[in-house]
Amino acid sequence: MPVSGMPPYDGGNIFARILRGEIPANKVHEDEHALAFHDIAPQAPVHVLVIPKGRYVSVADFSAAASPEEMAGFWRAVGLVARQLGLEGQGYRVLTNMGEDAGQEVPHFHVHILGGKPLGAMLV
Ligand code: IU
Repeated sequence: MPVSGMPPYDGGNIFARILRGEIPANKVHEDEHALAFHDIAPQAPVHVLVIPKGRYVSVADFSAAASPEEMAGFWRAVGLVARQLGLEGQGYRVLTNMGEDAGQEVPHFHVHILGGKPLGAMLV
């Protein structure tokens, strides 16, 4: 359930459809709690999205409503995927967009893993 003030979860969003197998994705990892796949419009040599399997609109929703097991499983998957992609040595960036000001496009919580080149110090 979304926390109060959050938009309700829309089960028709594109990542929900990927989770249900209705739309293909270039998957790099899947387990009980998370799915990771290559971003369709990469912004860096490596650009992977990691999404929880639960129905969470954004990081606000996830951080407020996910169980400790879901949170642990999700963040473990983030680290595992970065390691599997060979990013640990040179480093990488993890970010998430929440809501309008951040330009969140897909209303299913996701983090971006970006790497494969020096990314610079600027965050915005
Ligand atoms: P955002 O944080 O919600 O702005 O990021 C959404 C990302 O989802 C963005 O980088 C898109 O390129 C990406 N994406 C995708 O990988 N596959 C899709 O079918 C769609 C968006 I729509």
